[in-house]
Amino acid sequence: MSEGRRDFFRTALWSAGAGVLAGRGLRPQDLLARGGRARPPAPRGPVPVQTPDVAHLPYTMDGDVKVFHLVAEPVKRAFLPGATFDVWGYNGSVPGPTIEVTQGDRVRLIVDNHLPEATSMHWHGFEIPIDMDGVPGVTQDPIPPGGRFVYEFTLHQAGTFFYHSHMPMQEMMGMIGLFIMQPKEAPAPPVDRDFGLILQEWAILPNNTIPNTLSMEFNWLTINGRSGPATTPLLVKLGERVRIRFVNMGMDHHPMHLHGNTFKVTGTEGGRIQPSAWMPGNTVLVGVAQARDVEFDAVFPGDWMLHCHLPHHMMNHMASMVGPMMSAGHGMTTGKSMEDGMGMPREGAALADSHGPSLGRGIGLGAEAERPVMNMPMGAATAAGHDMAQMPRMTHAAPPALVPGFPQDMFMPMDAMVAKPETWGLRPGWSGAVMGMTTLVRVLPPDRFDEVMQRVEAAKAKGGAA
Ligand SMILES: [Cu+2]
Repeated sequence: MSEGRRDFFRTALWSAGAGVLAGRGLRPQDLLARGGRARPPAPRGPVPVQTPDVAHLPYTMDGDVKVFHLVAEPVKRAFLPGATFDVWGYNGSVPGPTIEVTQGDRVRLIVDNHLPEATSMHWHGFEIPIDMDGVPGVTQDPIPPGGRFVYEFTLHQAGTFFYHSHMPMQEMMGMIGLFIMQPKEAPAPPVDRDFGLILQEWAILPNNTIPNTLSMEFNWLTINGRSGPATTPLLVKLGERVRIRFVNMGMDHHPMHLHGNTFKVTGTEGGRIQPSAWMPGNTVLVGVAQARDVEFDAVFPGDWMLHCHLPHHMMNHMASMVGPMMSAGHGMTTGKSMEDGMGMPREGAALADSHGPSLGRGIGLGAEAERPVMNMPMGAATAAGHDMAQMPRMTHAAPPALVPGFPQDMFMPMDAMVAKPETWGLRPGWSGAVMGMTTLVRVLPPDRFDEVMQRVEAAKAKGGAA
């Protein structure tokens, strides 16, 4: 970040948070110098992890043992309003419910299999006895449909862990959940907010609800089982210290990028990194089967994008919604292979007749029936008060269909469809840019933070979504 830009944000911070900060005689520069906190940290236990859109798994006590009950089962999950898919998970959730325990706990995990095929549960990275490792065949018999296996062990580690089926295709059906092992005392500096996010990817063709787990191409990307803009924003009060834990289960690595803030990578799937080895950055590559913890002081107010930076992972559907569409013919035909469906020609010339209209983007035979489609609400012809032909260097002003490459992107806000208390006060149109593996980190001045939290609590009291 340039000094000029940093100064701008300091100024913005000052304006937005002036009341509270001034009341403590603090300037934003002071906050930055002190690591973002208005008070010196006091020793305390860690704050609970928040996993937006995913509930915690409750437990009962049997003596000194925490007893959890996981049910592997088919789940219907709405990645977006109107896009509900048939996936597999635990206790009605994809990803499965979050398990949060304390280092040193003894846990019993009762796993019931309500799937029509065998499964098993692997505790990823746990240093536990081999007969608890959950690999079917190698360490235990598979859990048959209708069967149960009881795992029990003592946890001596701390950090960001997860559980998952050890059947690979079941992993791609969604069968994973977070398993947070908290240390007894929060490591310094303690965080005020701690978030856990599971990254997943899916191949689900149009008019299908079932993931194609054999596919090597993916068109739905989720954070905690939701695609942007249905992902619930992470709410942070200005000046708080924040940890975000990422876990990736899929076939691709995800470079997770946070706008406007520099974080430090403070942990991996192996636990906490010693502070001298913390890596600064704004993008952290979360490899398959890895966990990455990042921490930062939230001293810049704003609704900051947090997203995978693979361009195809910042979209939904990925089913040739843009590109010249067929005004006649059939568009994408069903019953074709995944490669066909994803628009990947395998034989002959890309524009060969034999590909016909089956690729969604009509090419070859039938392409003369194409017409360009409007891809944004502010097309060249309709932008009020602007005449592209009069703009410098806009020699291609009309018709847009003749511009090589047009159209590329759509901008389709759906604010009202995905509105919830956590989205209150976002700029109108925000949802047009939040797609796929994307969410928002909302760093809110105290008065606005309190306003949003009141709405969240009110919705909870009414039994609404949270
Ligand atoms: Cu990605």
